[in-house]
Amino acid sequence: MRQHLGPTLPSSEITPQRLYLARREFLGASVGALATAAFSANAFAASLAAKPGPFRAEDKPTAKEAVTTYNNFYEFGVEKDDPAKNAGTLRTSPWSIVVEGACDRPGTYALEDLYKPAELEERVYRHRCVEAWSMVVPWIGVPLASVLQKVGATSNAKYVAFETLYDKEQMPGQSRRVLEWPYREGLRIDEAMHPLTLLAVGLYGETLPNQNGAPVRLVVPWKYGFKGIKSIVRIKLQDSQPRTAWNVSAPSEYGFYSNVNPDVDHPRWSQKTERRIGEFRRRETLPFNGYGEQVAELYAGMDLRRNF
Ligand SMILES: Nc1nc2c(c(=O)[nH]1)N[C@H]1C(S)=C(S)[C@@H](COP(=O)(O)O)O[C@H]1N2
Ligand SMILES: [Mo]
Repeated sequence: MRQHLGPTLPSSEITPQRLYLARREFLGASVGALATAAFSANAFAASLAAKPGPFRAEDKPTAKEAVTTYNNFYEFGVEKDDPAKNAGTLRTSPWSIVVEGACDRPGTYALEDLYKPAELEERVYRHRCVEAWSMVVPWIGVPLASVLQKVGATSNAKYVAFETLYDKEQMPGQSRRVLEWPYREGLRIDEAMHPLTLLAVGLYGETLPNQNGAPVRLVVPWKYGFKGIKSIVRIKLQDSQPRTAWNVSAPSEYGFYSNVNPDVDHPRWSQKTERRIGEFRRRETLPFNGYGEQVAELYAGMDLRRNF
């Protein structure tokens, strides 16, 4: 079984992910309806208006039911269905984000003050987890670049570091040391400023469900999904490469760059193909998840086998 957590996770805590998926997909709609009822405690999502933005993948979006019930969010458990069942304890409003480091306007910002509703765009992105499954998600969000401009990132900002909320009451999974908490991620400044990089606040025309990273999460579509840090409370502009939760916990498996690269296998499985959730035949994985035309130049001259 492909799962981020390798031998460090006691086998008793691993459920058969394949069985889970097979069950859902073979039984189809009736299971979907039941699941929706069971997860209704999390159905707080309110509709969200957004203009269609650029970068709309032609692939058919994955069913919303799958996008919102098949998640990785270890703060709520390590199984794919745990976040949808357990993330109701997260309080997403009010929500503030500390912005600090190399910027002209550091401070604690209410989320609503970081963008104007009119800036929201809908973008349909391919989403590829390092576990070799993928989805297509209609996100709603604002380019991270516009937020970084708003806070006045300076020329000393070579990297951007992000942190998730750290609160064991709201995020009970943080009582288990499966990862170093809070979850951390980072981008190089040119990756952060790239027009594809999105701070998402919604999906499928609604505010983000908690399990998908409410109220605000990162989406970097040419990288493996774990770069997409959820429920962000801190953004720091800095001159050194940030530490990242997965790199700290398993450095040989998860690098800082984490670009989707079919030529560099994960040490425990191949990255050449992927299973699109809702499909049976595996697809070939594309370099940079199909976004090479837009982003390959960011890595010109870099050895992407060494910088995986
Ligand atoms: N805070 C936090 N962010 C996280 C994770 C997590 O465990 N905690 N999991 C990551 C992983 S491994 C993936 S694949 C994506 C999954 O996003 P999705 O559930 O919206 O598909 O979230 C990423 N962001
Ligand atoms: Mo992932």
